[in-house]
Amino acid sequence: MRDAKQNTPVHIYGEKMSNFVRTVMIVCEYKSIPFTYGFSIKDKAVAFKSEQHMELHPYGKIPVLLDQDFYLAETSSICRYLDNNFAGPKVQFEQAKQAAYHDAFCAIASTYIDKAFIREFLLEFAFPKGENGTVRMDVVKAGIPNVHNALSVIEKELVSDNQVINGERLSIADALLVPMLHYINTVTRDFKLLEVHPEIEAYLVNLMRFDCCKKVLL
Ligand SMILES: N[C@@H](CCC(=O)N[C@@H](CS)C(=O)NCC(=O)O)C(=O)O
Repeated sequence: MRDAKQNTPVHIYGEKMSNFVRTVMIVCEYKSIPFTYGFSIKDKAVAFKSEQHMELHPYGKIPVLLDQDFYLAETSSICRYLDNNFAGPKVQFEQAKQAAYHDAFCAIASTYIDKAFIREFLLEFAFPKGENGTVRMDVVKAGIPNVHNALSVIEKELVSDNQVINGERLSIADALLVPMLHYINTVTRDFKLLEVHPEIEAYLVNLMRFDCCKKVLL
């Protein structure tokens, strides 16, 4: 197990606006792993979707982790790698079934929940595709039922016996959810989406008590 403080920083290829880049930053902050980030590799600019980026991630996604000469794509895998190789508080679970369940919920968060919150809803605000750069309200409205459904999925997880989110320690699943929920609660605050999900509001408040979340998200 490496002591983070004695190591050169890991590098997160990507930009801070990305919810997935934020997840990796939160895990680094939580475990006190020094990191740098940006669209560069070994101090040389590497453009998003360039040939070099496509070699790091076959679908040209961010983040990609660089730890000295080791490269790794995919957020949950990156977080597991950091947890398994660096000292600091654990973001995974010991018990086999809980660990497996946590992995499954991470996959659910980074595919279906991300799709409902970010790809098919929030991105329309970040990169409006309407006439003259306006937000397409029909796209936004069409996305709202899926946002509520994803919030219900998280709600169900909060009250389940699996205990992989909202514990005393931060889990990878928490670190995946908090940047998305923070965006829902800030960028689209006017839609009052969380008001009908008070358990999620309380969950977000709880997550935002962690210094690592404050540092990355505020
Ligand atoms: N499965 C990937 C998804 C990463 C992802 O979708 N990242 C977004 C930024 S938040 C991205 O790279 N978008 C650019 C694109 O899809 O072209 C992971 O878990 O890391």
